[in-house]
Amino acid sequence: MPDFQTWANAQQRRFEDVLRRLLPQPDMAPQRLHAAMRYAVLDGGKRVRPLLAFAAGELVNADIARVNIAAAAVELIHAYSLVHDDMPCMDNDVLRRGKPTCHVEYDEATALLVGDSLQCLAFQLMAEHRLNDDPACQLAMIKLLATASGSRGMAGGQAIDLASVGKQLTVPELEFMHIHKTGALIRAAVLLGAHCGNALDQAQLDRLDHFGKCVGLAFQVVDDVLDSEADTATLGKTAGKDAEHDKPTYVTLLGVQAARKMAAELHREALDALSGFGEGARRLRELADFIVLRKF
Ligand code: GRG
Repeated sequence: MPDFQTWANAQQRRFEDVLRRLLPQPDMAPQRLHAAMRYAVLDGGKRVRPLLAFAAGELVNADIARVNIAAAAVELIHAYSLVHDDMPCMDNDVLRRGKPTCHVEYDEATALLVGDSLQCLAFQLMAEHRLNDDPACQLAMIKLLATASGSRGMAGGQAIDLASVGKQLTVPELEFMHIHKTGALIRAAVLLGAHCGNALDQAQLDRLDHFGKCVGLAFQVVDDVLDSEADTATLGKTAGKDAEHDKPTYVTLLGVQAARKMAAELHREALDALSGFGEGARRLRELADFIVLRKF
């Protein structure tokens, strides 16, 4: 069996072709919007959420063609959120994935429409491709992604984030924000991958969901540490933005050492949640390691 890095690189390359195929082609009208959508999605990003979906899919022997669609839907939602987050009305950033942000490369109105269109495409794909033999399960998957993305999930977390600038949050309040803003989509990626294959019982699904919750939060804690310690070139996005924007983070609330300790505890809890799954969960375990130990 290939080591984690070899597996991840192969999945990332394969998935890039999937996205190229699923996105509207650049010669299709309206060409500029389609070119901008492709600019925002292709050639960049760690693809952590798709990798989680592929790893969960491996656990349940899922048909890879089905997981491709679920993973693409999640990544399109993620890409839309980055495009909107970077706009002047939100984080106002100029660098994303090592290149100019979408509104800088194109313009603000185009960036707004790119986000809108990527979000619609995500749900279009989930509605037009078979993801599970049971139509009721497929409908539940669409609902799961919608809930994770909307006001009770990522968008809601972003609203709390915007409202918290300059405020002193408690650790539970910060956790609530990040479980929604960052965690909800990561959690959805794991469950959607798992729903593409052999059915798990409710207790197994709950354990996978707990894994997703832990790695989702750990991802954010590590993101805060990296924002305070890594440089812009390594991250491919502007470093030090949280302090500059006076945003509460795990680092400002707890300090770097305690934030690292929290990430390590979440890592342990994530691995514990997988303990009953055996060798089939190997890639999920490796992804938990990657999320906590990553340097970018
Ligand atoms: C605009 C509705 C709306 C939501 C925005 C995801 C998000 C919410 C904002 C992004 C800003 C940010 C720094 C979020 C915290 C961590 C995070 C999600 C980082 C970006 O994800 P990565 O590291 O990015 O997976 P890549 O580029 O690797 O895909």
